Amino acid sequence: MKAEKIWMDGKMVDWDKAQVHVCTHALHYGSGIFEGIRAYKTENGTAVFRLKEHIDRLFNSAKIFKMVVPYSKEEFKQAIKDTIKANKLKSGYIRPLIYRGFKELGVSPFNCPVNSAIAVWEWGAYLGEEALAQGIRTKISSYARSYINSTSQKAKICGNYVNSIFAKMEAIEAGVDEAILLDARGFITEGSGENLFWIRNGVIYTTPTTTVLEGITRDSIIKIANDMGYQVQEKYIGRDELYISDEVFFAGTAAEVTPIREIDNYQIGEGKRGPVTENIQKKFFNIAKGKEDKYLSWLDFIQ
Ligand code: PPE
Repeated sequence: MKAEKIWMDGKMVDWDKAQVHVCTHALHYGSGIFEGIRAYKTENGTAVFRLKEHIDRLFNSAKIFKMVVPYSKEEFKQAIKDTIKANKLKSGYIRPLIYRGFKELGVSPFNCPVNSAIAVWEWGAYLGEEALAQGIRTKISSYARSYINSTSQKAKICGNYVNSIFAKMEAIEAGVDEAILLDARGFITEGSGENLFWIRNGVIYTTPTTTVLEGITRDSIIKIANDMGYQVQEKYIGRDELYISDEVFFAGTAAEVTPIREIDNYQIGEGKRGPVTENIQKKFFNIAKGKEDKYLSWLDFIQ
């Protein structure tokens, strides 16, 4: 993972020089917020997928976490585009980060400055190219998703990912690709970094956003699926309903649309990417790559 330049507090800095002090508040306490955005190569150049929605969520995260961002949304969007250009990125991943920097340590963040950075790099399939076609193996995590009143799932807070890291480490050490977390009540929530969808008798289901991140890919898939004539419903379920679903898949910026072929050693459906997942996945990539006129408003082209 490497590119040329990183945008730091308004300046383009060499990748290797984009450093912070070890007493940075966020490094000790997770007091940052971030976004994950993808840019795709299209016939009309590089396009950022749903930039507006990502910037809106970034600023909502900042509001929830009581950080005053020293830039407007427009300035931040422009900084992202400038970083893509400075790195001549054709397609890949964009990681904006707003964090409490260094002034003093102690849990209260209020005296620490609000710093910002934007990194971009080439990032292919999150769980491997084969995962997109064949599906992945997962397990239900023994770690519960953070309780709704422990932190905020609406905000994409760095510290929230400690919960995800525990689940991911457990999954990897168990020999599978990804974890699915339950909430404290035992209802299905999401993966360590992806929302979850499942399909039964032709109906597509997903978790309500109360207990999960309000995913932008999730929102895109609901819209795409509705436009394709599928019925989409939000529902809280237990793990057993996933075991007997016809198809299950993850959705996220990094993971895109990744089929799940196994959960806790139960084969899901035919044990490979199912037909509904394949239809939606195909449509999703066509839209992201600018091949669907109807959804061009979701793309911000880099001039
Ligand atoms: N849930 C969680 C917990 C999550 O982290 C993500 C994104 C999603 C759902 C899907 O949201 P969206 O990207 O808006 O569709 N996870 C980001 C970080 C992954 C990482 O490994 O880092 C991402 O996909 O960019």
